[in-house]
Amino acid sequence: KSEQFNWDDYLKETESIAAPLHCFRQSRIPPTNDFKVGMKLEAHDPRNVTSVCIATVIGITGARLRLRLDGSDNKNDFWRLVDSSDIQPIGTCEKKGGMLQPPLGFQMNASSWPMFLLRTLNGAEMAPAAFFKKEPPKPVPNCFKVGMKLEAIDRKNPYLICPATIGDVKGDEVFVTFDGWRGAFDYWCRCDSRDIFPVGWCSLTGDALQPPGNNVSITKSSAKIQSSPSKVTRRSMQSPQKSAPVPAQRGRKPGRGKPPGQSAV
Ligand code: MLZ
Repeated sequence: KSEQFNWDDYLKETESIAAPLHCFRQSRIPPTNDFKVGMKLEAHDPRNVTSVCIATVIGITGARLRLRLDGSDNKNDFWRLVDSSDIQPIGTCEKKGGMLQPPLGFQMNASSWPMFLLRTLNGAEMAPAAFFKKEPPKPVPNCFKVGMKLEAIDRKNPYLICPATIGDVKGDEVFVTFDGWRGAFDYWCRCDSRDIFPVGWCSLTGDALQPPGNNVSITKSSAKIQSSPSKVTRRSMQSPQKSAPVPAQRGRKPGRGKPPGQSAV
């Protein structure tokens, strides 16, 4: 049975430090997740953020909800923290004088939306207002430093939270690099993004933290230097900036480190 990923050991082995809590737009103590599968709420459509739609909780993962917009297909599920400002109790939109919109890609004729809305809300279990938590304030200024470790959402596989390293910092933005994945999943985001979390977040929320990838940034020939499996593991755990330059990506095993744009699941 392979060893479980452990941040304390990993930080030691990679000789790196965890990004401080105050760098993140996350609460020090993660919010409790009281939602239940099947509950309905209002959510901004991720593909059309100005419209507020009805969403159903499809799954619960740590402090996050897996959501599906009512009237949409099952290919566009998205994940939100229970303290996200993108979600609110049913009735909020109307109270503010707004109108609930059909999701982008509404599966029926647009003219059937008013009736669809009535039906989907009729007898629905609405998530109580107390389940929605206040979004934490924005941290200012950007205090991330290159090399700091964190946990980050893999935006190509948004149900996954993975060990990552700050690869670059520019103004209010940080470059999130995923450990052991040769850059295939890396992205720039604002330092106050809700997609990045301090080290230890998943263990506090009960969300599953993925282990680092095992794509080593070394050539085939140098691989024979590795004698024991534990050393190979340690090598693969190094953060990108500590690794040797990435060789030309030829003759590699398929299925690893796919180029950006492809969804690699
Ligand atoms: N199934 C995918 C998962 C990649 C996840 C990477 N996260 C940084 C693969 O193995 O390519």
